[in-house]
Amino acid sequence: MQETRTVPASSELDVGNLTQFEYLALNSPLNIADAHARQGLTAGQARIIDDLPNLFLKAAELPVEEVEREAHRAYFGLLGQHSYPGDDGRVLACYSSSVAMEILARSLAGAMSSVALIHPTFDNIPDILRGVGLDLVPVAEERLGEDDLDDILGSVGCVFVTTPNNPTGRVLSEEGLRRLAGQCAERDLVLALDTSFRGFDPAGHYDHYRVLGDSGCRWVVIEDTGKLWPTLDLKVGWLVTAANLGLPVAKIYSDILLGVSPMVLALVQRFSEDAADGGLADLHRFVAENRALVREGLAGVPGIHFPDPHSRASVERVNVGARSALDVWSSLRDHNVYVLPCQKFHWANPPEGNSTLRIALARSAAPLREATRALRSVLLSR
Ligand code: EGV
Repeated sequence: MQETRTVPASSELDVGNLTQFEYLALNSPLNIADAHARQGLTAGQARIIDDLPNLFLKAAELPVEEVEREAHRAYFGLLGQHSYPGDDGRVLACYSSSVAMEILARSLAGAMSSVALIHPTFDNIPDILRGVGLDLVPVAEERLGEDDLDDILGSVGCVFVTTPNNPTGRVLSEEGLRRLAGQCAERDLVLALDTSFRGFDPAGHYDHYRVLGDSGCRWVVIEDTGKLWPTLDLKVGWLVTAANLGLPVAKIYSDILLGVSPMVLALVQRFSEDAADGGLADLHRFVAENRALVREGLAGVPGIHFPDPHSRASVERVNVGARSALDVWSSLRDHNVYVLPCQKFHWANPPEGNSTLRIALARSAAPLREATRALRSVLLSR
């Protein structure tokens, strides 16, 4: 039979931003595109879900302040962030970290014209910052722990860092954060961190709030429970600010929302407690096994490699060598398998991502194995 399907021109493959690529995958059982957690519940997590009616009633009964405080204690404590400012309204709960990001962006926009932003990173961060009119200066992620960032810091009002980074998994070390925060303090710059992937990597569990506090810099941290547990997007993005930040974050927060559902906060508390009770170690093992499954499933395919050998994030990049990542993405789509092409992560220079794909690891092993098999056969045919 004659092959009738025409190969789309590459412009037709330009679906839009990364999230728009992720939308296409949402109805496929072989969706390994977005980084939201979609694996099955563990036994401990299933018990919490079985108890949802009680959780709802308890959340309705208790004072909101108490529910918030308990959720903070459980989540920040789980991840080693003991010096978080729990006592004076500086931990603001948002529906998602992107909502927190939008609030931060709006408050930055009134105070400065440009921001230094880690490169590469998930494209909704540059898009939100540009959306409020800020100019962006890229900083390669490898440079962020360096001593001398004068060429970059001289022209901006804020430095924004995703750590662990998405998609590379790279973590800013304690010493690196100290150096960066010191330079920001010297120049009176805002240092903003997005730690949405923190839970996956113990290297990110040193007490960031102590380092930031000691530096005296003006800091903001966006914490996110959304990537960690398969809670069907019931999650919190926390917008945490330094006492000396000097930006109208609380006012802009009040323009956007009154607060997050206490039911969701109580759920986050329970999942955090389960994680502290062994669940986090189980999750780390689960992600490591899925990473091994992908690497072994693609072993021996000519010309490919894994650019982030030390990553512990719940995503894995695959470099497809001389092939075009977008062509591989398109062929996979014919098998109903959805990955993420990486160009848009390289927001200042998209061609840098021409030969990489990102695979989500927070998936049950069976569909991940099936999707990896399809990827292997597509790669071998090209
Ligand atoms: C990832 C998408 C947006 C984001 C997906 C993500 N959310 N655009 N508000 O959650 O790595 O797949 O971060």
